[in-house]
Amino acid sequence: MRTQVAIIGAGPAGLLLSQLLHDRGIDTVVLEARGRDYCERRQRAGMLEQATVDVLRAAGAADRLDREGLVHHGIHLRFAGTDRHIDFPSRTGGRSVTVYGQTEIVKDLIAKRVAEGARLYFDAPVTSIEGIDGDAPRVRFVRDGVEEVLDCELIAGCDGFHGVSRAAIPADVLRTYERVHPFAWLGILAEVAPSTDDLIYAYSERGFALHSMRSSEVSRLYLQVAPDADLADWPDERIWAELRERLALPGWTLDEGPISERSITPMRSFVAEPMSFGRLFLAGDAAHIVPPTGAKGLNLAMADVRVLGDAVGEWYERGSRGGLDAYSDTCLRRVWRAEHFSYWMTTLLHLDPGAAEFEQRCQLAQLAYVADSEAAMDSLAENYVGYTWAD
Ligand code: FAS
Ligand code: PHB
Repeated sequence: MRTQVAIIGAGPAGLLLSQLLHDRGIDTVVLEARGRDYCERRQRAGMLEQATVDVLRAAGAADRLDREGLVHHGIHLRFAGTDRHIDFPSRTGGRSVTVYGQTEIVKDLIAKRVAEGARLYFDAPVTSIEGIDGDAPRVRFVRDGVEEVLDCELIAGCDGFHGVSRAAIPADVLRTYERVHPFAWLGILAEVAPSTDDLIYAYSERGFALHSMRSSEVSRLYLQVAPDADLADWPDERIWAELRERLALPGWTLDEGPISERSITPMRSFVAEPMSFGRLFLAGDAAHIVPPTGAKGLNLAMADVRVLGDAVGEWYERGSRGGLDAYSDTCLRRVWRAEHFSYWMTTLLHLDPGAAEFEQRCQLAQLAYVADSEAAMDSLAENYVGYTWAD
């Protein structure tokens, strides 16, 4: 089997890259370890920056997003019985964010790729990556129990944090930076109308809680739990009781409903540098992970792919490797800004079980400052909608 660009992974990054390159007449093969149903049902992110909406529109994959996406103009910070709404448009020159589930993005991109006859192979795990330091790289994968080889010119490692592509970068070249946070998120989907207009980020002495949503009928909520928490210890009643306590505000009630999906996600900050080596280019979670508090994970993946799509297009269309050579540095400046913002939001809002009284009082003082200072709220807003560099 042969193609121009081998794409490992059919998550948002791999699927969007396949679409962007197809639209430039560049041939790709996408190899995905899991089945289509698993990829489409895997509950993850839900908050899109405008740049992510724009690139999905450019890819011709945003018709349903434009119909069903919920535009949001701010968030609520809730703590110590108070609630501060932080408006985005007035603080960012008119910018907002959109709520639309990652599952829906994946469904929309798969449907479009399949309709266009893409070589998109599910249940086809990649087992090894070879020749990335030469001009004839290849990928070995298994399909229907048979090992196959895909010869190509470039490889895009879009296989997430647990994929194989990052390890193909030589150990003496790869540098990794990591912080594992002392808590996790228990996330639920509930068949109940959201009890809020905009998202509520709540700090409480019992831990963090987030009220998000997926539609006017479906709520998405999260609870900070211990890093080794077990779903078996969290029956519906306990989940709702904790959410009620942590989101409490005088005069406000949390409407409950049947829980249709639940999962526990560990919280880590991680960056691998460089994001490329020879003919291999990492994009999305294969290269970096952020705690979801800043709603950046999916948006970083889409931003990497926007840069990589242009760089690959430039290479094929003009024979220029400039974009490919600059890819890693171009992405890492944005990645590290999002890493810091996600880390800042996470440490601002979560109760660190190991923190001393002094740190906890400083945390409350910082929350009070952010909720009172126009400058602090401007800074939060410009990072939440997606920081854009001056140059
Ligand atoms: P993905 O992990 O989505 O996709 C990688 C794909 O590669 C997967 O389909 C995998 O099966 C496949 N793969 C792996 N190894 C392979 C191999 N050897 N061969 C072939 N295929 C292989 N972000 C937010 O902004 N907000 C959130 O609330 C949020 N919640 C999350 C919850 C969880 C449990 C996780 C894991 C992540 C969450 N994220 C969240 C981040 C998430 O949205 C990611 O940023 C996003 O999925 C990144 O997309 P990809 O880079 O495409 O990686
Ligand atoms: C979500 O809706 O899944 C979501 C929104 C904002 C976050 C994290 C998750 O910060």
